[in-house]
Amino acid sequence: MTIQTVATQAFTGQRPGTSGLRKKVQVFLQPHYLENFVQALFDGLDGSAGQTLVLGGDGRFHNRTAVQTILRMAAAHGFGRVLVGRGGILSTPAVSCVIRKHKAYGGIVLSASHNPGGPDGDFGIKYNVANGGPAPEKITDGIYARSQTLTAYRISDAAAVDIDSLGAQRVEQMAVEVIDPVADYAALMQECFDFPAIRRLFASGFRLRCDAMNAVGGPYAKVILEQQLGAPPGTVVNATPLEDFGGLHPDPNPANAADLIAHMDAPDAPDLGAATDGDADRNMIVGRGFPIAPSDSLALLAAHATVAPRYRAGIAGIARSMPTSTAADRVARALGVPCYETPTGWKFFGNLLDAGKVTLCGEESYGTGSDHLREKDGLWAILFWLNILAATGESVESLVRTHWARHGRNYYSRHDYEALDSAAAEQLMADLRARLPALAGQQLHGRRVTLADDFSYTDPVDGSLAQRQGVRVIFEDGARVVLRLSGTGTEGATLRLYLESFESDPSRHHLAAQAALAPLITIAHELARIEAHTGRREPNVVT
Ligand code: VG1
Ligand code: CO
Repeated sequence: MTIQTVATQAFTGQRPGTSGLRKKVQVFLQPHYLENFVQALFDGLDGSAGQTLVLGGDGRFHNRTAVQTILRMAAAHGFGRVLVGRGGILSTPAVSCVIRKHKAYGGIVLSASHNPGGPDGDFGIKYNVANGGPAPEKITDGIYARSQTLTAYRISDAAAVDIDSLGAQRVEQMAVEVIDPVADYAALMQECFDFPAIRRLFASGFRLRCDAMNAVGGPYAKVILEQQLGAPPGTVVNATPLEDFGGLHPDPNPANAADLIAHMDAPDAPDLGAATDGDADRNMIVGRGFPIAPSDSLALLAAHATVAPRYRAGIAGIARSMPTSTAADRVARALGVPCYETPTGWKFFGNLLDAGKVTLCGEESYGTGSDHLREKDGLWAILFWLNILAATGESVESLVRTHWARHGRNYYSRHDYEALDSAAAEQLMADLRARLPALAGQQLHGRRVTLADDFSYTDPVDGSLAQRQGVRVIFEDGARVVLRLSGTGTEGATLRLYLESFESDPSRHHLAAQAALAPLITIAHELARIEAHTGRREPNVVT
């Protein structure tokens, strides 16, 4: 075994986006592509010699090969130990959990999350720091800068490690420990929630359908729901992680998890439906014939948090990403705790969580989490709902309707325009930004604009500034129109249009979201001139 120095050339475009570096698999398969990025990452780490690294991924195509490459590079870099999930498997929340529990220096997650997998799909890599959370922008900016000047990387020529057997091995001087990917995470869930109460719920005949979408959530859900909580076998479906997710698009929303929605619409529907995404950090919650908007889910969890043992003493505050609806703000106000508004992406929640300013966080994109770790956490959200259902004895729908009656309903939807020409999408945003200064005070279809800006965020803990995080137009009645370009897509550009309007009157809480939001949709199209810029009249995906 020796350590080799391999000459390489920089690749353009190795800039991490909202959540790591995501590219088509074919891009990652180019010689040196992954190695360059990993070397650029390692070069920026101070004091990592002899330390512990956590490594795992969502099991998609190229996962196993990438694990072997990274093990040999970690040995060349001088890490003391790598904890790798058996089979190369670790969900994103599990990586966060393992980093924290074992006081690791950091961790690498191999995942393109909700993006499709397989040889023609996407691959991704993200780095998490010692608090278990996604690397902040100063680190990802540094990786990108280094990637642009790289001329060589270092790698051991050691043989492949057996990642399918638990236990200790060695690569050069470095220890490799293959760990059970589920155990630490499952132990943490037991601390968070009232397992006996959830066990009684299942024993009483409560039915759950949990769809892991052939992705990494499956092994976690099987152990925790079926083995530890006594849910009947078969409660978790699509439970084996497949390299191509069985052709599913592992993005748990009503469009991509159509099979779950069909089951929840059937006359004999289970009491609760749930789904997780590629790397198991997202969740969708569905009642009988009743999908829950993620923004509402966050608000409801916050309102009922004290039923869960971990949150019994109450929550310190809530944080939500800017495009997420303001439903959580209303709960925060009712509870007398602060609510923070951050840019899109979980990396912006880390400082608030570390400082104890917030307990719960959420995003409109089917992501919820808390201070139990530093990522969003799909199964945690499902267990939280189960805990609330067990404690209240109510149905999903009645819980949500009661919530709306008390706090009002924030009608909400996101419209995605995918695979747009990048230049056209940039131009749309540029034109829109240019119009912002003149908008405040204007009446648009009878609604008065109170604020129109491009969201910028100063982190209250370290003062770092994130600019141009999305255009928001806010109206006097609380309605909002938000537009931004995705930072996780791998084909052209994706425009996301977020729509929200508030309704306090319970007699008007039964409308379909698209109908309730129709006037705002008209305003948004006129404002952004979406069709003129993109040629698209309709979005590809509506959630
Ligand atoms: C999307 C979501 C964002 C989420 C991110 C990563 O980003 O909008 O809320 O944090 O995906 O989620 P963007 O830039 O495409 O809008 V995951 O589960 O794919 O890591
Ligand atoms: Co994800």
